[in-house]
Amino acid sequence: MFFLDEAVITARSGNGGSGCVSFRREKFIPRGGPDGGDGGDGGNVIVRSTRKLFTLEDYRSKRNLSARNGGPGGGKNKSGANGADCVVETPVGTIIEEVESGRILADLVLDQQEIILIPGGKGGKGNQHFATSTNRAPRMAQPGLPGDTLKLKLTLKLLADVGLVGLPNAGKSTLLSRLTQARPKVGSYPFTTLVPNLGVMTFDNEETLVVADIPGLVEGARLGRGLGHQFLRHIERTQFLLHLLDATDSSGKNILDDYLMLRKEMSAYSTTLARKPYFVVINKIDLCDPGSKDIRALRKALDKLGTKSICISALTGEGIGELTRFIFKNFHKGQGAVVGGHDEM
Ligand SMILES: Nc1nc2c(ncn2[C@@H]2O[C@H](COP(=O)(O)OP(=O)(O)OP(=O)(O)O)[C@@H](O)[C@H]2O)c(=O)[nH]1
Ligand SMILES: [Mg+2]
Repeated sequence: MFFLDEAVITARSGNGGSGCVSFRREKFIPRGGPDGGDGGDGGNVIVRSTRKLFTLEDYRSKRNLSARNGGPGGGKNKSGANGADCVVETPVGTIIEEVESGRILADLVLDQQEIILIPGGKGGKGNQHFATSTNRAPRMAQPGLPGDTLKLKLTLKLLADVGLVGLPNAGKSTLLSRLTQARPKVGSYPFTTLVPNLGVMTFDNEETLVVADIPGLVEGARLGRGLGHQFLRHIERTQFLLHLLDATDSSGKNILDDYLMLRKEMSAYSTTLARKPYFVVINKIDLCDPGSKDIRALRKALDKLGTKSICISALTGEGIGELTRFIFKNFHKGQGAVVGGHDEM
């Protein structure tokens, strides 16, 4: 199961430049022949796939793209400049569809693969091309052909590397916005997140991981309660999970009980999920003392279960550096993660 990342953009190719009507003017040659140059071609809209991008995030703000128009031809047989192409860079794996016709224009599977999506308009011919034996001084030239505008839908199937799970309001979306450039909605009430959010985490500007924040899970999630269950299958393909606990949880129940309850829900949902490496992130540590009796007892209990835990504040950023290092240290793309415990329940 993949996450679908989507964006709709409008792209325009450039108009061709017009051909020029011009005649040679030189000293002692009273009536020179035609020397109007051709218009330049309009720029194409090109899509290029790259391994440097991981999501279509850029195209949520950049919705209108256009190539440049070709320049007009000039005298002395000077051709107009071709308009610059507009290059739409997308992650490898992006499919591009024309919205109106539903036609697939590109399905990019390789790094640096390029396809012309919308060709630019051809430049018009200058009057030099229109001289004939009967008309040596043509006063006509071609206009350039217009470019084209298309609405394009970009779709990317995305595999997340890291999944964030936890009760509603645990701070998953806040943590995602700390770890990545993503800016999901954060709210002080449960079920703020209705559909998954994705972000890309970078470490030392080199290694990257895609992080998925899914809606909060509740008791009975495997039976369809709450929202999270629809998304459990999305995170079945992640490499590992971060299980967020709210250190201040005052819902009356013990934080550890709630944690075990969610582990059970996930195990009951699928063994793949139960076996997935994970570790526990104790969040909102800014609101309590990490050295307090309760937190120490919680961590000790987790230790006993063979589960690593780390204390952070997604809000203030405390512990985020350590968490990031921990994630990258324990995770090597393609090799899977080697963290967390597999508590069989
Ligand atoms: N003090 C404090 N508040 C936090 C921290 N992390 C999150 N919050 C707050 O907790 C509330 C819930 O945060 P969200 O990030 O929306 O929680 P969520 O887990 O994504 O919630 P759902 O989408 O409903 O499942 C918000 O009011 C956040 O500002 C933290 O580290 N410290
Ligand atoms: Mg959320």
